[in-house]
Amino acid sequence: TSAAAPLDFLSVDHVLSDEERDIRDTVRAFVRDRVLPGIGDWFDQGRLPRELVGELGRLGVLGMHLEGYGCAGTSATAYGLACLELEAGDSGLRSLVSVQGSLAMFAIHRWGSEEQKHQWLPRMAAGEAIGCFGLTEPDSGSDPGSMRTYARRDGDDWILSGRKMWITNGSTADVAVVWARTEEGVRGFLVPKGTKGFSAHDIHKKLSLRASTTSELVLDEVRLPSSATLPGATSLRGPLSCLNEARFGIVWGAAGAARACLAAAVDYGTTRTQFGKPIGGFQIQQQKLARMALEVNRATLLALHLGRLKDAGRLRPEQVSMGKLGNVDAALDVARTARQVLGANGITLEYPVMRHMANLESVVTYEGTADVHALVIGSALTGIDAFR
Ligand code: TGC
Ligand code: FAD
Repeated sequence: TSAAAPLDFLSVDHVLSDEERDIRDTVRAFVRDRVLPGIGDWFDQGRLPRELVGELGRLGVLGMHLEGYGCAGTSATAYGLACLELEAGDSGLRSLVSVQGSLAMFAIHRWGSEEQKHQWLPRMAAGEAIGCFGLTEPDSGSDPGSMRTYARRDGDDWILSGRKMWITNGSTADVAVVWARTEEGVRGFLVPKGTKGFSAHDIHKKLSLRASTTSELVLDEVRLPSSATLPGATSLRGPLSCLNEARFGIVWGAAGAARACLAAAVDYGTTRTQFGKPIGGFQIQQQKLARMALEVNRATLLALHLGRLKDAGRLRPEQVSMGKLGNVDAALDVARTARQVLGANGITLEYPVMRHMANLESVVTYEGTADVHALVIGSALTGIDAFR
């Protein structure tokens, strides 16, 4: 706990409940002991060890804010605090947890049948089964309504064809939640790994989010039983409702990545000496540290406010957009500034800063680009939709 205490400038700690602090401390200790020692190498090697999924399940963070079916049923705020600590480790780690809990598990929990929930959720909560969420396609990103992946009925079965792109956990997933157009609107399908006609291919040469698997999904006339559809979802509202959940986790996570960069900059600033004194003793560096601390604390307060609204059942999608836009932009600013404070050392994987900076380039793009969130806010302010 103490490592981050001076950085909690506005004493957000004091307005958390004991339970929230306990959960936060448990996740922070897991990241410190289990993730930080290896993350630089994993990022370098472009992998995240699969055994971490089981460990995250035992930690209780997979689908942790969902009720029943083996999920922990915590508050949204507690889930957010966990995302903050996970992303202070690495955005790839938080992505795994977001995709598992807020996208794949949430989709089943919110839109699935009792049978689907019992089949998948307990194993996914325990980290025994991994899920992915396939919405984006090569030609359909910000505008998911233009998706081409299509499913048609064939007797009692469905035949699903198309491609999904940039899918986190795609090749490691035991079940893919795939969204497709049908004659009955946009519907979600649960596609188990190994289904004939379904394959996943990893995307290589990424310079961002390297400690995370990102894949293309190919669906070639995949035959699925009628029980594979999520019965509750029949329009774009199905997948978009899941995005609200994952974006909420990112609002918190971005504050965590920023905090890690600030911590590295404060530490470096007080130990690195030039011109006879610590560089943190020069006014121009102190101004950078002060502004970074302001951004980290403001982002954390914004996340906490949205968490309290969500727990009260009052959080609106455009408010989540404001949080995602503001906190990811702030985190990018903090990461870029911290990188400069660290001088040449800042460009290596010996320090966390450039890894976070590179990761945040994905975070600002996925789950709705900064532009998309600005347009959501603009639409809420003016009543005029400027997407098209
Ligand atoms: P529009 O006509 O406005 O709406 C279509 C239907 O959806 C409903 N809706 C929502 N429902 C719940 N939550 C929201 N935030 C919603 N926004 C819209 C709407 O009420 C309507 O429902 P119904 O029942 O009347 O049909 O849709 P549009 O086509 O104009 O699009 C709006 C827009 C641009 C905001 C949306 O398409 C969007 O958010 N685009 C960005 C796409 C995106 O974020 N993709 C993310 C893919 S997943 C991912 O990136 C995972 S990253 C991995 C990780 O987290 O680690
Ligand atoms: P485009 O939509 O083509 O946008 C390109 C540029 O145009 C952007 O700057 C954008 O802001 C701008 N633009 C687009 N529309 C407008 C407009 N109306 N007005 C003004 N500007 C506009 N997707 C999933 O479904 N599941 C996943 O698990 C997943 N994981 C991902 C993991 C990583 C590492 C990455 C990088 C992406 C992942 N994605 C995933 C995809 C992600 O959601 C998309 O990249 C994102 O929605 C943007 O789509 P696009 O990349 O096709 O960009």
